[in-house]
Amino acid sequence: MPELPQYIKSQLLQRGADLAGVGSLAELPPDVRENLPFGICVAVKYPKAVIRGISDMPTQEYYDWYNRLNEKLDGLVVFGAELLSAQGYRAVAQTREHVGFGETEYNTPLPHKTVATRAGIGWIGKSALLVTEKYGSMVRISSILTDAPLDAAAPINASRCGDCLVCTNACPGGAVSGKVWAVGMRREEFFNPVACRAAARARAAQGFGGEATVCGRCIAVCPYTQRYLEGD
Ligand code: B12
Ligand code: SF4
Ligand code: SF4
Repeated sequence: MPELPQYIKSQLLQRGADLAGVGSLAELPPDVRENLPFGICVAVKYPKAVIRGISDMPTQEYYDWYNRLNEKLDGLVVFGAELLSAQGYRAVAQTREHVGFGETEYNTPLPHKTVATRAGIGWIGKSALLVTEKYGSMVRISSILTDAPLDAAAPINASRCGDCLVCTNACPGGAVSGKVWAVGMRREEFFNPVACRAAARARAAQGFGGEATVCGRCIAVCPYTQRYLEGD
């Protein structure tokens, strides 16, 4: 069998993940990471046509894929955790059921985006979304916590947004302040989740008559997403 980090990553990619990486969680309080030292980030991307379709308004198709990708991610992290458990390690799949939806304070104990930056998968954009070099922000993510001895990637601690303000100007809820993220910054210092949620509710109703909280304009307009959409 190849080395464990390569093995687990290649298994996740073969199973349908589009990006996977390992990060050290040592700098985070033990209680939020269930006393486990490593986090594996798993990302899956939306089809290009779905994201092209929401540059103006959210669509039923976007909402269907949002649900479909959440199910796919739950399956992938359970699969990855089972592989590690079978090798004798502790592994916790951060499924939606396990983590919850952060509905009261818009907060979960260990957000997937934190694991993602620790695993070198991307940075937090001015949009408050995870932005990846390859797919921009058109990915949904999940994570696995484990004590398996995995080599951690170099974490990403700084933004690569530069002076771009595309998402700030495009957000219909005025939720994106335009301030640049750096590790350790609280979300509320640069992003307003209450304004985002209200705008997303209104836009889902307007766009496809849905009672959902989906908008995603910040995903579609980001130049990193656009670069991927324009490629082959
Ligand atoms: C609550 C929630 C919301 C809330 C609040 C959003 C927010 N940004 O916090 C509301 C309802 C507004 C919302 C809206 C949306 N959401 Co939402 N949401 C969540 C949820 C369930 C929890 C997020 C959470 O705990 N936030 C708490 C704050 C503190 O953390 P955070 O913003 O997630 O990230 C911070 C930390 O990661 C920190 N950080 C990063 N690295 C490090 C390193 C260290 C050492 C430390 C200490 C901190 C740190 O920096 C970030 C900014 O402060 C996650 C799923 C999950 N379990 O993670 C999805 C999630 C964040 N949502 C997602 C998406 C796509 C959306 C929407 C596009 C949905 C839509 N409307 O169509 C919008 C986009 C809003 C936006 N621009 O961010 C995706 C994001 C994917 C991506 N590429 O980033 C997630 C990850 C769901 C998923 N499974 O993919 N969401
Ligand atoms: S999902 Fe829509 S309302 Fe929320 S931050 Fe993105 S563009 Fe703004
Ligand atoms: S649109 Fe620009 S500022 Fe916003 S997340 Fe993307 S690169 Fe960063």
